[in-house]
Formats: sequence, structure tokens, C-alpha cells
Amino acid sequence: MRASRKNAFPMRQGARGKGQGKKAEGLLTLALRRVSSFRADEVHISGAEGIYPEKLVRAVVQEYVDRARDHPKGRPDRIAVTIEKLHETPKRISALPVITLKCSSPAYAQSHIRRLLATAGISSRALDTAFSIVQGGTTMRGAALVHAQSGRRLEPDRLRGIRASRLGITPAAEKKLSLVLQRCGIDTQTVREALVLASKVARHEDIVAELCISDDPGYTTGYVASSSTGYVRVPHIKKRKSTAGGRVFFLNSAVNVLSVIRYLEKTPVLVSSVHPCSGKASVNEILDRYHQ
Ligand code: PML
Repeated sequence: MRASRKNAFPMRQGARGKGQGKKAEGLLTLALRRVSSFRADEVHISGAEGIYPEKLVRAVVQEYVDRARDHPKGRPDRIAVTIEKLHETPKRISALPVITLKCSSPAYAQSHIRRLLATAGISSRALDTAFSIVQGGTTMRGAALVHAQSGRRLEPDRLRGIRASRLGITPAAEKKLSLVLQRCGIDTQTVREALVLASKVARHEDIVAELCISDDPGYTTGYVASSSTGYVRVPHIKKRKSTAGGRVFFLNSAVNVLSVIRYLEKTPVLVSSVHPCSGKASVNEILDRYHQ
């Protein structure tokens, strides 16, 4: 599947002739949502996102549906694939640099995350709010928005949250990313997709940082990400079999929340370049890098 996407994005933003505007030529955005209705209300159990040229969409939809059926969280009751034409050329960005924190337990994870995010400017009150969201029992469909200083919740709907959408990676960058992650032994679809999402999120100037814990009970590595820390993977962020999880985006004080939501949900972004992966480091080593 990935090999067949070679040269799928030949047109770079700004590579057109004068007067051609910024219309996206034949690009579609795909979003997958898997829903289970084993409780009275439907529960969102996982999703996927991508931006593809029209000619690849049929094959990608098939791939999405196959993945959705074989998910570790079980067979969904409903699979919804949304396909939308992009009317705006995607903004091209770099993936965040990747590093894995040396961490051996959820207690250490929480303490390291508090230190890392405090350095990025997140108050302890905001961190309390964030941990209560990602460790609480409710699985939100999207991310919570938390004010980085006051810890106030800012998303209009606390169950729906905000879903970062319209994001993808060019085939060339995806190939390079695979090579870079292979060298660190972490080249999985989960890591690649989470990194693309985190890179789009961190790119907004009013989003200070992100905290993510997967709600997959078998996946115990989460991450914190920001433009200053990069993408910091956190092993043992939760106990195996725990279904808790979620995403929190921390926002600046002077933020215009609606414009951040618009960026996250509507602005198309493609990762088109990749940094090397730095392997593993202790929290002190990572903090020392900030202060250099
Ligand atoms: C998710 O989308 O379920 C979260 C995935 C987190 C991946 C963390 C990593 O292994 O880098």
C-alpha cells in the first residue's frame, strides 16, 4: 500500500505558476471512526485520518476498513468513513523530533510528565485537570482543550472534544520516517500516525503542548509533545488492561479558542520532512537539552 503511493503528491505548495491560487488539486481527506454500542450510548473506540490523492482513495478505504475490523479493542458495531474533497492546499510541515523517555512505571511517568510540561509552561493546576481527564473513566471522542495556566476546560462539548483532522504525510516523508523509526526499533503505524497528529497540533502557535494516553488497554506508551520538547514517548504511562486514555491540548492565555478549533479540525496539514530519532533518554537528560 505504501509503495503504491510513490509520487502521489507531486505538487508542492508554492510550486505553481503565478495566479494559480492555493486550490488543492484532487486531494481528499479521509477519516475513519469505529463505534461500539455495547453500552446504552455509542462509544468511540478508535479512528484514523489521512490525506490522499483521489486515485488512491478506493485502496486506502479498503485498508482502513480491514484495520478497523481487526482492531485489538474488538470488532466495532459501526465503521464510518468520511471522504471529503480538500479545497485548500495542505500546509507542509516537519514532523517533531522523536525521543523515548526512560520510564519504568505509571507513577514515574506522571512525575516525569509533570516536570517536562512544567518546563514547557504548563501550571500544576492545568496538569491536575489533564490527568483527571486522561485517567478518568470517560472516553472522549476527541481531545480536551485545557488552559495552560488556569487549568480551565475550553472545549465547547466535553464528551465530543475536538478531533484533529485533515492531516497526513507525504509518501516520501513516510518512507523516511519509517527508516528513522526503524533505527530506534519503533517503526509502527501507531507511532507514525500519533507523530503526524502531534506534529500538526504542536504547529499552532497557541497550543503550548499535548498529553496523550492511548485508550487501547494493550498499549501502555503515551506521549507528551510540544514545539519545544519535540515528541517525547512515555513508556508505562498506564497499567496494562486499563481502558483509560485520551488527549489534552494545552492552550495559551490569550488564545482565540474558535480559531484553534478551526485549525485543528479544518486546516489541511501534510508532514513533508522528518528529523532523526534520538533513541532513549532520562528525564534529566531531556530537561538538560531544553536548558542548553
Ligand atoms: C493513540 O492514538 O491511540 C495514541 C497512540 C500513542 C502512541 C505513542 C507512541 O508509541 O509513540
